[in-house]
Amino acid sequence: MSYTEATIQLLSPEGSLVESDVTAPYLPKIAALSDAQLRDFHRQMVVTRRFDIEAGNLQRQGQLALWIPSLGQEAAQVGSGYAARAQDHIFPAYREHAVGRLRGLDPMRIIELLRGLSHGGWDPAQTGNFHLYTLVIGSQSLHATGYAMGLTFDGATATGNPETDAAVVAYFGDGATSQGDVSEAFVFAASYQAPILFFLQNNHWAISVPVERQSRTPLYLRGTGFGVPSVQIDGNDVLASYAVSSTMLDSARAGGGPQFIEALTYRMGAHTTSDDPTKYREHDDVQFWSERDPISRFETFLRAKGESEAFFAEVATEAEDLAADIRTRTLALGVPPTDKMFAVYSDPHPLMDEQRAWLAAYEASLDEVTE
Ligand SMILES: Cc1ncc(C[n+]2csc(CCOP(=O)(O)OP(=O)(O)O)c2C)c(N)n1
Ligand SMILES: [Mg+2]
Repeated sequence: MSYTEATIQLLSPEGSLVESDVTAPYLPKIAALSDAQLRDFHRQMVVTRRFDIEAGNLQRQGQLALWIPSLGQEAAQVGSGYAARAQDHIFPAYREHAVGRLRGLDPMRIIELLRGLSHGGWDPAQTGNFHLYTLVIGSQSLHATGYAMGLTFDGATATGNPETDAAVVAYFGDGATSQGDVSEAFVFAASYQAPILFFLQNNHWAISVPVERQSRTPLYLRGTGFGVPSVQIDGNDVLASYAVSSTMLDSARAGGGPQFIEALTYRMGAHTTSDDPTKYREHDDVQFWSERDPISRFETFLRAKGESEAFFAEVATEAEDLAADIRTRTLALGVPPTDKMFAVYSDPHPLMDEQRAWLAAYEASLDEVTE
């Protein structure tokens, strides 16, 4: 499954703006962006990619239990993440590193999670309403829908004030669309006209299962069956991701009910560091999508607009500095006391006591073997 006639693209793979009847409603959103904002799109994508590569390296060097790469999906994430306003709530899956960064999440919180140092992540009230990573596929679509329904009950949306009216963005993948949770979320969101944008990153794979096996139709068409306005965009086009998300979020905040975007992108890396994609995917596919790389396409656009060499060099340095900082801070994390993993409840808990005692006995038995 690749681009279709319905795919909305504002930036061609050659890096120039697409002007047509289809793009006309969205182009004013791009025209309203300042040069500084456009530069920031590039900065966010490049810096996230560098962070992502560094985290993958750290996992390979034994510093993280697992890493979940976002390589190739930077435009889908930065564009949509940028379109959300401060008052909006974001419910990610587990690959939305760029969105978290845009909301003010210190990337070390993700590192700590995947090093096994935290019980769940972070406090969304302190991370720009960026809720917790959710590994139970698709379940966050229900949490997000419930939250959006709550916004309506609380009168926190559709009051006519775009500065304060709130909406929700729920991220999920192509594989998640086969989960009942996602269909149920669409039913409730549509029935209650909840202010939510469902943002599907179709990266073409659910681990080793291709999207063709998840759906006989392009996934965006499913939304219309629920009565939800639905579009398909080129997810490797940061301008399309931004402008279409922004337009649909405006509608959701103004009382227009749920909206659905299918962003066509590609997972250039492995599913996680536990996966080996060379076992199941074709070189030609990877080649096709690498020629549509989200960062190089946007860089071509910015260069044609006259951005200076100094700017690109500055972003490259910022990315290297972040990677070095992440490495230093990761290496300094050390190993937590074993007890910490049992500190789940504020009060004593018999099951935790039992498990703590079991582990202590097990570790003592290892000492006996080495002696
Ligand atoms: C309910 C549930 N079933 C199965 C899994 C195992 N699992 C982890 S990731 C994944 C694939 C998800 O694919 P997709 O929704 O396309 O997201 P992507 O990883 O491609 O971003 C599966 C099946 C899980 N975590 N949760
Ligand atoms: Mg997927």
